[in-house]
This record gives sequence, structure tokens and C-alpha cells, in this order.
Amino acid sequence: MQRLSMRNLGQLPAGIARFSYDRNALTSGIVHLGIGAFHRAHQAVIIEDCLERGETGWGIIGASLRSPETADALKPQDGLYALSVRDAQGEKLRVIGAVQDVISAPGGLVSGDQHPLLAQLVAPRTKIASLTITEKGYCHDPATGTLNEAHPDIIHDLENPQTPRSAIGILALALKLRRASGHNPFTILTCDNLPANGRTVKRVIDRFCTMLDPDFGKWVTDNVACPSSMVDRIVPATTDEDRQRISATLGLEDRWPVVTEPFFQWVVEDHFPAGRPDLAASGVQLASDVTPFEHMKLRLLNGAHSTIAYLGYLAGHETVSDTIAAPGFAALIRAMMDEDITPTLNMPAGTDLDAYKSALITRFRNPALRHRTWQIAMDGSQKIPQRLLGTIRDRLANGAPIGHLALGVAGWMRYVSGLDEKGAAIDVRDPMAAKLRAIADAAGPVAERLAPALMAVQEIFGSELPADPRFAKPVTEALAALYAKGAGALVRETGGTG
Ligand code: CS2
Repeated sequence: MQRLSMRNLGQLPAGIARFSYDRNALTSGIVHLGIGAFHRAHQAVIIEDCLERGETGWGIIGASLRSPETADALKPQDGLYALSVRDAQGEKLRVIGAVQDVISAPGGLVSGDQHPLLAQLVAPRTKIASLTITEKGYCHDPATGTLNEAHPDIIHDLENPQTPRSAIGILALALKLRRASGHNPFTILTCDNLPANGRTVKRVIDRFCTMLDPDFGKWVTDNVACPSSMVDRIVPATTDEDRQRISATLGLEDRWPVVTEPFFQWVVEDHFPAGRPDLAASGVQLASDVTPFEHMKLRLLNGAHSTIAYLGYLAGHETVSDTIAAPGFAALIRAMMDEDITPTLNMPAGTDLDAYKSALITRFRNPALRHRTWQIAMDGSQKIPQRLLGTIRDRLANGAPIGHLALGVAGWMRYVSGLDEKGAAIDVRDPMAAKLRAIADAAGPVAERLAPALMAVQEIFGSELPADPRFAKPVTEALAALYAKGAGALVRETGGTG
């Protein structure tokens, strides 16, 4: 089978949607770090619509900082890939052209100022450097949101600023070169699920640059804009089965299509001194304050997702849709949303939270997505602070019980202990996996020892929560119940039959 590419585009069946603009007329205003499935199913699709409207200055140069796989798959396809939107009703395919090139930079800018990624970031036409580098890519301390100065990549990049490994070090080097050439800085647009993601990346980059050189740090602090944004679209990892099915429909081989749901949402703080495309015309909500939307999404969607991931995995379910269909889960998740999370949200007038929550349960049920619990369970040390612990802190501050949120935290504890309910090893992927496993091994499978030992990890829990019996007690009890009954039975009992 021939490859999807510009040359072969004419062979696509008539029913497959594709771009109608002239790709040769595009210039690239955006460099995106972390060109995984999420970016290509979310931001790139919005940009595609901008390009369709004739905003030719906003093509995307993608870079992958971890593995060369995405670049290897997309380069022979001229950056083209199919977007598959799937639900129980079927699948719609659209070939996206917004990604003009993909640069591979595994391990960072090992070749220093010769690296093509650096040239792209420094080019004056680059107005936005956007990021989906996952929570751990920010090299920050998840409990405080500040730069982790002891992070090995940060130590390396401060010592070797010309050959940075981290995204933070790469952005700093590019900004330094732009300043030296008299160019304005680009706007850094983070699209990761971090709390106050713009402010967090701003804090981290300002601090890093100041440590590098105080005068440069001041220029960055004064001039680099980092708008916050809330991003939402469920995009599971692409499987080989997806590749085969989609290639068969296209009649051309696509080595890296992306598969997603119909829903998408993007709320962006409107602060782009270097300019931006007309995002609103593509369905993006521009806001002066993203915080309420971010809390709504991180707490309701991602908080529920992580709870489903840990408890569902432990109960033996492979996917979110399998989990939510199992007895008790939907009722437990809805109760957690209604009773424990909703009272912490402060939404602008006119927001229909009830509809949002009902839609979430429907989205979790989407049987066409096969979103693995194991995938969402990844990197919990970086995720649970904003997904569960922030909500818990707000509940406690209001003198309210933490309710079902305790079960989510306990599920994470049981999961990172590394052994499932049948005694089989769990492949725990987390930058802190080794540390968490050592703690669990020392404590043994005894909630009264394991819960306090894990809570003592300050990078995740901070110092106040573990000392508060209104947190420690229900979490320890939930963990004891998980050990005694198993996740499936416990959820059935807690959630009822819904
Ligand atoms: C998921 C998210 O993998 C995960 O941790 O919870 O990627 C989730 O699918 C997105 O945030 C949805 O917008």
C-alpha cells in the first residue's frame, strides 16, 4: 500500500475530508514541543480551521523531545495524518495538513546551536511556542508549582545551557538567542493539564532564566507571555488496529493517525503580545481568567479519570468504558462529582454543570475509544495534586468531608505499591516509581503503615495535608477497605448498582 503523502493525496477516496488550502503558501508561526497524539487531535485541528480561513501565517512545526518515532512516521507523509473522530455511531476521517514538518530531538538539543529545532524557535516568524510535554516535562515540584532545582535535567541545563535537555532549557536558549538578535520573544502557550498552567510555566521559566543569568532572567520575566489554557479532548494512544483500519479506509498507509471523540474544548487566556490566529473563529473560548474552567475540567474530568484508572485497573478492567459500565462505578463517579467536587467550583453564570457532568459520563462510556486505564494511571505523582488533592484542600478549608475523593487517593496508593489484587506485578510508569515502590515494599500491604508512608512524600502531598486527620484518616480507611474487599467489590458496595 502506498503512503499517505502530498504526492498521493489525489488517491484518497472522495468521501474523506481533507484541507483545501495551498500548503506551499503557509509559513510557520507556531513551533510545538511534544507532538504526540493529543496535540494532533486538539490544537492542530483548531489551527487547521484557521488555515482553511486563509490565515496562512500559522503553520505548525512539531518537535518530539522523547522518541524519534513520531517524526519517523510523519516525515515520509509530509506531516499529513488522519484524524479519526469515533463514537458508537461510527468513525469520521479527515486528513490534516497543519503540521508542516516534524523535528526529532530525543534527549534535547544535543547538537547545540546547530540543531534545526533551535533555528525554528529563533526564527522571527515564530510567534508562539506551544507545549504538550506532559506534567513531568515542566521539571517542577507538583506540590508547589515551582522549578525543581534538583531535577537532573535542570542541573544539566544550567551547567550546559548550549545543549539543553529539558523543554525549559530549550525555550530558555531560544529566548536568549532571540534577545541577542533583537527579536521579540515568542509567547509560550502551555496545553498541559497543570493547575494554572500558564502561571506555572511562567514561574518555572523565569526562575530558570534568572538562575542562568539575572539580567536575562529579568528580560524574560518582563517580556515573555505565558497565557493559561484549559484543554479538553480524550485522545487515547493510537493502536496498530487503528493504523490498519484507518489505512484501509484511506486506501493509503498512515503510520500515525490519531483517534479521538467528537467533543473538544479549549479555553485560552487572551494574552498574546506577539500575535495569534483568530482562535475564536475556530471555536476556542478566549477568556480573561481561565481558572474556573481549569478547575471544572481538572477536577471533574481528570479527577474522575484518575479515580476510574486506579480503581478500574485494580478491579481488572482494561479500559475506561469497561470500568464505567461495571457495577457501582458510574454511580460512585457521579456521586463524587456532585457531592465532593461541585461544591468546590465557582463557575461563571450560565455554566450548566449538570449537563457537563452528564456529558462526561457519556464520554467515559464511549465504547469506540478503548482508552486504557493503565495509560491514564501513568505519572500519578504528577497528576493527583491537581486532580484530587486541590479539591480535597478546598473541601477541608470549608470544613467539609472529603467523601469519595479519599477512595481515589487510596486507589493510587494501592496501584503504586506495584502489585495487583492477584499478586501480579503492575507496570507502574511514573518518574517517582522507584521511590514509591521502595516505600511500599518497606511498609508492606498494610494500610495503616502504607498510607502514612506515602503521604509523607512532600513533593506530592505537601506538608499540611498528611498532618490533617480529616485527610489521613479517611484515606487510610479507604486503603484498608481496598485491601480487605478488593476494588470491584468496594465500588459495588459504595456506588450501589448504578
Ligand atoms: C487523561 C487525560 O491520560 C490522562 O491522564 O486523564 O489525558 C484526558 O484524557 C484529557 O485531559 C482529556 O481532555
